[in-house]
Amino acid sequence: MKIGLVGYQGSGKSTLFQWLVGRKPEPDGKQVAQATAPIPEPRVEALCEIYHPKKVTYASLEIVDTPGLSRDQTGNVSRLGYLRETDYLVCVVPVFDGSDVKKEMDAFLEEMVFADLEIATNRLEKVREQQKRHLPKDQLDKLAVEEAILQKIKTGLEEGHPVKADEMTAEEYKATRSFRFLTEKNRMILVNTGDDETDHASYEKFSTGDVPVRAVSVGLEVELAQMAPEERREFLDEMGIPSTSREKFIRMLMDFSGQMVFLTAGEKEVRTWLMRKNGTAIEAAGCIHTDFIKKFIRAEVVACDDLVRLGSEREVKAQGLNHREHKDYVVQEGDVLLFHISQ
Ligand SMILES: Nc1nc2c(ncn2[C@@H]2O[C@H](COP(=O)(O)OP(=O)(O)OP(=O)(O)O)[C@@H](O)[C@H]2O)c(=O)[nH]1
Ligand SMILES: [Mg+2]
Repeated sequence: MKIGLVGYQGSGKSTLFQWLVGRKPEPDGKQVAQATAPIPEPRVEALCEIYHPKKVTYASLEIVDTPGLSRDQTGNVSRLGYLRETDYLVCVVPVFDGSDVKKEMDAFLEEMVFADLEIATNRLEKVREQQKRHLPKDQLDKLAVEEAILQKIKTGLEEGHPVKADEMTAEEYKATRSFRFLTEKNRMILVNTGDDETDHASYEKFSTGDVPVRAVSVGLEVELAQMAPEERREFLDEMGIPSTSREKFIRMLMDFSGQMVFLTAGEKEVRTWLMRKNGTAIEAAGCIHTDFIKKFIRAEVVACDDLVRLGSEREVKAQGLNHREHKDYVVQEGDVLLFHISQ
């Protein structure tokens, strides 16, 4: 799962990157930097007490820092291009410099619409060129579908509407998904406040149905992360300012981007895995190994909380809390799974 950090120059993306992954991006700051942020899972420790595994592995998010957008728009389309391969966007909006949140959010959306419009327009021109050639009918039919959907997307973007995959037919989606439109990506807005901001919650009212808004003083959090816990507590009490832990923020990103954690546990390894919410047992099996999809027989399922509460698999079984499931079982957050596969 790749999370792209995006925003205007100096909005605090690289500071956010540092907070999330624990190191600064490359020195010149202009290039794309990528690093992993392990997803904290407090229940892993309790599982280790049960299994004493040789190895512990945490699922992680890939954090991608991108070059800042220019206010005069020059070069922004290519800067935004770095985000095409990402799955979820965190748009960093600075207010520590006195900017207006709503204005910043609108300006930013406009940049993304503009970048998508350029992609759609360029591709449309190419498609129309190809349509003039003498091509086999099936190819012409395909081009006709692409032309129609691109025209619809272009008109929508010109009116400021984001690209919406769920409004397309399967055929239209297939024809356009490789463009990875930015406005189609799920995203959140991170309002980067000044160090002395005490009312972070008030920014949440800018959230809209599918775009949550959260405020964090990113610069301050980086400093806090370097303090000893006691020192940090004293500082926060004295200043009366709120703080979000890095762990909480990473889990929130996982949640906002539609992902959840499931676990596997044994004496060899206790491990967390990332999968989409409401995904099925066969998808979970595929996360572990693509081979498991073909060879899947069934999954043994135990809720991690039951396992931790009762202290052993034997006790869970004695109480009848384990269950066997087929490939279409909807995995629940925190399930501990064991897959039976054919040889
Ligand atoms: N006061 C304050 N300053 C911040 C905060 N976050 C970042 N800054 C300052 O803003 C400047 C830019 O921060 P960066 O994190 O490098 O911003 P960026 O978005 O990566 O910038 P580009 O990569 O140039 O687009 C630095 O001087 C930071 O010290 C913050 O939360 N509060
Ligand atoms: Mg930067």
